[in-house]
Amino acid sequence: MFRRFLRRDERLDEGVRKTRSSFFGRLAALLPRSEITDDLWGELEETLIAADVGVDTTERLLERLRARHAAGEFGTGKELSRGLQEELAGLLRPPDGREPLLPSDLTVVLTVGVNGVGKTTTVAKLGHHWSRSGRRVLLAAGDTFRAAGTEQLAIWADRVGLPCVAAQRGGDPGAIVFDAIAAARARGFDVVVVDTAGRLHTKTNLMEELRKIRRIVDRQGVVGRVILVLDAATGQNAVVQARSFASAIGTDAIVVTKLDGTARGGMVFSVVRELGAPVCFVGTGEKVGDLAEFDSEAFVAALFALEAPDDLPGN
Ligand SMILES: Nc1nc2c(ncn2[C@@H]2O[C@H](COP(=O)(O)OP(=O)(O)OP(=O)(O)O)[C@@H](O)[C@H]2O)c(=O)[nH]1
Ligand SMILES: [Mg+2]
Repeated sequence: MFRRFLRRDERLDEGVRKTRSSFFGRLAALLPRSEITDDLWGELEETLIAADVGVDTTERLLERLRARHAAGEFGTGKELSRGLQEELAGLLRPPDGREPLLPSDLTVVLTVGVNGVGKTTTVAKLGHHWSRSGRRVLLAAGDTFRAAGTEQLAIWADRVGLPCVAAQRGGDPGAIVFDAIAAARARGFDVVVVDTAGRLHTKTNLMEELRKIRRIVDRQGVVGRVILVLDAATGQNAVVQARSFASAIGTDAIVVTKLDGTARGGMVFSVVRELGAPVCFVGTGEKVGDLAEFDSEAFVAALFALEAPDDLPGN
């Protein structure tokens, strides 16, 4: 029942294949045919922690499930499995009344994150996605630090047919953002997606540079949004990164990349719980179309999907 009304997204289903086959698929197979015993609670706890859901998040989930069980809600393992899926989806569901990520006013989206997580690729994917949904998108190459950082985005821009504002290597990323906003106003764009240089969350001077870029955006009187890009394969370390970026410049939404290459997709639950910011998209491959819009129910359903029994361990 829970699953029947969901919009299935093949990219999402395929993107979480490794996470499903390593951990959640095991629960999906085990819970419905088990009695609710102490051993089962123990196994549930171990599997969630092994799946990178995080110790704190797992404890909180189990508390809620045990309370529901004590209240007589779960008579069978199947009902417990349903309850677990509801609780997991509930963790990911953004609170009501949030402002939209992209309002109709000119919006500048800064993509930030540590080195190599997939920012530049994500900028191209987002630009492509939003332009296909009717927005007028301008890309801005704010990674002036890495050799070929700008060229990499320019190549993507060319491939997806979007204009791109860039400067010489070594230029000031704040100045590029300033120029991009002026260009967007003059030429009628309504979304500017800014790539930034990768930076370690522990480097305070580099985090300060992000704050400077943010101030420039805010002073222009445009809507500013920060998207934090996290590599799913970093598991619980992503939580530490998320905390640092959020305290430096805030985070409006999260993109989780490389979900396709890892069994550590459970990190999504602890990152969202830690930041209180929603995941807006997930990256499911290296190509421009490998981006899935995030839907909490569909994500959990994909993790528990048993339509692909081949990818269950032991089968
Ligand atoms: N499998 C997979 N690979 C991805 C995904 N997103 C990005 N990549 C790959 O990750 C690598 C790094 O991507 P970039 O976009 O250059 O990462 P970045 O964060 O801009 O890197 P820096 O600018 O050096 O910090 C590339 O090989 C991408 O193709 C994804 O969702 N899935
Ligand atoms: Mg980059």
